[in-house]
Amino acid sequence: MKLDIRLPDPPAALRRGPFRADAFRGALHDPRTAVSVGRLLGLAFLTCFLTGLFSHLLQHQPHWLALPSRPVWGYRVTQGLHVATGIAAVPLLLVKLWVVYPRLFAWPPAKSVGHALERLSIAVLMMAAIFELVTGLLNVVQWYPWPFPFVPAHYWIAWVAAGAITLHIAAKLPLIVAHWRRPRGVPVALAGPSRRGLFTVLGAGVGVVTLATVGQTVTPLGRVSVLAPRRADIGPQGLPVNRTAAAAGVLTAVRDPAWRLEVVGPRPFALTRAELLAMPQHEATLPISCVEGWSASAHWSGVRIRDLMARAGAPPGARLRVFSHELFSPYSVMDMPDEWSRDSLTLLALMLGGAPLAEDHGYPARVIAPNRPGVLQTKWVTRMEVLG
Ligand SMILES: Nc1nc2c(c(=O)[nH]1)N[C@H]1C(S)=C(S)[C@@H](COP(=O)(O)O)O[C@H]1N2
Ligand SMILES: [Mo]
Repeated sequence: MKLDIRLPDPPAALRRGPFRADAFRGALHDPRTAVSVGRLLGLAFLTCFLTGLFSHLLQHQPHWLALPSRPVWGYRVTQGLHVATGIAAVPLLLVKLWVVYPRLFAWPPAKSVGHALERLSIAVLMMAAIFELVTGLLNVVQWYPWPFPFVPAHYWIAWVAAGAITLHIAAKLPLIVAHWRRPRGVPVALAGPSRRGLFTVLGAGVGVVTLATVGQTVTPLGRVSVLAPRRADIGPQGLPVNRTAAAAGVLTAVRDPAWRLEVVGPRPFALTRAELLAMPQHEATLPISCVEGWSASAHWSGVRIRDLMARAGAPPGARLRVFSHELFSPYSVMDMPDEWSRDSLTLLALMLGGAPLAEDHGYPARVIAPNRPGVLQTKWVTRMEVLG
């Protein structure tokens, strides 16, 4: 007996608009264009994912993982890339979606269970990718209009996106392989704009959004970057400020003449700013590299963290916990693993560019360490605890 498993044709009512058999005749909705845009998008997503993972590991370092404190500009580059590839992914994703959107109206909607699952995974992929780009962009402009905490949401949805992209690539592998190279022979004249035209528009789009923002970290481009939320050279002492001393509610505490740095350890002590300045001073040229993608290098001087720890009798390999005057903020307490605390460039900075730290930069004292995210460069330090 012959079993007819062909699915029915679309009902007549549906066979119009985008469901017409020849609804999309443009030449650019083809697999070759999808593959060539897709691999650029894939590269942007991969770079963004890996740099994001690195940033996450630096901020939530597992005990078993030792991370390097060099090169000093490492995080500046990886986080600059994270934000730049995320921004470049926006035009890439828009064009990719435009190239493949006719597939949305494919009939039948699902040919098999496998096919249905694959389409579902594409829906998950799209939602996760859009979620990552939108939350990332809004974080860059420091606007948090959602009810969930940004960091864990952005982190976990990145894994969802990575999983869905891996599935998508696996499912499309035959197509990707078949269309990886440009087809040989004479190009067929097809209706609509050319692929080269599309790539010119795409290249221009990526170029414009990149130039408009990358100056927040590639300092010489600061002037061109009209959309960059930060200019590396604008702010007190020529350095940007996200959170001022007034906004952090620390003005009274940091102006108090009785201010002391308290160091807790086997041999606890407390020092005034003058006493800290009387200790051996060290200099370091190190960037502040914000997770939002802006970064700026500056010349710092102050006391080495490791000298303070030695004075407190810290055992070798001890971790350090640093407290800010600012309370109830994600930056109130910061833990510093031994890779950083023993580094000769990690300072409790007292001076910036040869002048006392501005209040907005963390006066009387702030942490500055090489190759670390800005969020861990605690300002308005009041206390340090040797954790043993
Ligand atoms: N106490 C405290 N320290 C802090 C911050 C803060 O808001 N409070 N901001 C952090 C962030 S996100 C960065 S990028 C650097 C530089 O931030 P700033 O621009 O606010 O000076 O300091 C870090 N240290
Ligand atoms: Mo930051």
